[in-house]
Amino acid sequence: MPIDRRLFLQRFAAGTATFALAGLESFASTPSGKKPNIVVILSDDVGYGDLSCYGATHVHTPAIDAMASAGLRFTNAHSDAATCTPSRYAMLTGSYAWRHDGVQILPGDAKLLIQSNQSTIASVLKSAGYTTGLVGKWHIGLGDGKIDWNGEIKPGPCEVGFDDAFFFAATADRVPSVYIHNHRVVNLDPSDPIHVSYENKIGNEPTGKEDPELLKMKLSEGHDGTIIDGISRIGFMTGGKAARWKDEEMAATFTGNAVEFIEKNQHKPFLLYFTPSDIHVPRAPAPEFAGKNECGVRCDVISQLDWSVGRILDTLKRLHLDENTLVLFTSDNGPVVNDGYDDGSDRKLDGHKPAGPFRGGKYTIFEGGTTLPFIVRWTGHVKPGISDALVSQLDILASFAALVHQPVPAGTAEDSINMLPAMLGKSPKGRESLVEEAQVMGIREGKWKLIDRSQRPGAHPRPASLDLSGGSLERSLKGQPSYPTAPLELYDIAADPGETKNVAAQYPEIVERLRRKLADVRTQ
Ligand code: NG6
Ligand code: CA
Repeated sequence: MPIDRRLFLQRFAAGTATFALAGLESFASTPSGKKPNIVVILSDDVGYGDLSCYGATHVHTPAIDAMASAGLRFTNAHSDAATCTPSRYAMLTGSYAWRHDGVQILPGDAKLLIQSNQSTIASVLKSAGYTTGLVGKWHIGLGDGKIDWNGEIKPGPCEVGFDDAFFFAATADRVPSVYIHNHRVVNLDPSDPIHVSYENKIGNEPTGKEDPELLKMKLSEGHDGTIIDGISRIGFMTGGKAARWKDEEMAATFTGNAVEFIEKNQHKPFLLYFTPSDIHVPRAPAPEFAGKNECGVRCDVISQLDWSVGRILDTLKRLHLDENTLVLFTSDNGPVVNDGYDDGSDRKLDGHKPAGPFRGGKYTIFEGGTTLPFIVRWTGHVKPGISDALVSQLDILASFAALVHQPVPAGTAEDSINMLPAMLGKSPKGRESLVEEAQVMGIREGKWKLIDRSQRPGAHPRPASLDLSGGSLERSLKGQPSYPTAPLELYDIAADPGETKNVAAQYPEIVERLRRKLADVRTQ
């Protein structure tokens, strides 16, 4: 089906086609007549059960809880994927990551995945007159295949819709361990140029593999490249000594930049896309958070994340922007406990359940991989409550476009459905279905979830050799039993959120319908 026709059908099916905005006009402006500011906070690896407003009892998140009490807390909101790069790609572009080849966890020197003809949340809001800012983790690639870290680094966030971007390239555990502002590494001394390699060791600096005695945090898997700030990373780098970050200062650095962006742009409509690195590894909280939680350092960085969110919300309040700003909090993928560093988190969980009632977490096709915290607060506009609507982060683009009455360019964001009524709590109705991706693929429809282990992400996926491991990386989620898996698994998520009983044999016709639907979505 041509992409425009597919788009039309999807938006029409949702009953909220971009042109059918009657009754929604009042959402598009605030009492002062201004377009609302938008703050999207995308945290890293925070699971459904990691926040006290979602039921955590071993760790407390007062700022995020207050946001949830004053806003709408979703119980069935999803990322596109169970890992970062595909999840972030899909959220920003409104296009399922599995439609494209190569949208997988990227090294720090990978090229930009977003094409110049794609829309992003930032480009759409920029067209609507917004000043757009990114602060935090990027991880969707940079450059066109070859990056000169000592020169202009582009294309990147500024080429896909951001007016201002303060970020790092990939993950906190991947080189280069430096911040970038727009097109240049921050604090780079030209006499100490940066070189990066993911293939071979370069330079003479110690590595986790050769010099483990120098590490302040032991590794458990991978992560044996260059040691930066006492922690060995994935990949090797030389140079840029003055530009290297200090892990313990990262939360304050990003949060400070985010606050500054809000202050600077307080008088015009703005989009802040704030993507803190917490609670991704390496978990190295600032001293005021370290050792404060019984459930270990993973909980300490949850507290640190909560502090960052609190600083953003305090800033909005101080500047009298609460009623003029929609704030969305979510996470990029489900939780993981041991993600390659031996930081003690798995021994200290103390009963804390990072994925809440769900099975699996980061890397896995089970619901814990993509069912995530999702909270929308817009004082005076969104009635506080809880929504069970099925929504996807893919839908943010079309929903915000509708909010500000900005058409989405034809042929782009083809999987983004305008869910504004659900996101603002005006309707309990969510999507009819949703595709999920990890190493294999699944589909949600109503209470049903089908996992099809013959389906893999990518426009040209590898021929299917069945992965029946049940998510080998699930081992990192201690305390969760492992169940046998099958080529086709069907779960009733309403009755069995923990995906313990495969009911495929009882409902062959549902299995077949969903299997076909998943296959059809892929060819649309
Ligand atoms: C994995 C890393 C993990 C993390 C992940 C990306 C190892 C053993 N594991 O390859 O630590 O960096 O990639 O996480 O190196 S994500 O949230 O950005 O997807
Ligand atoms: Ca992540």
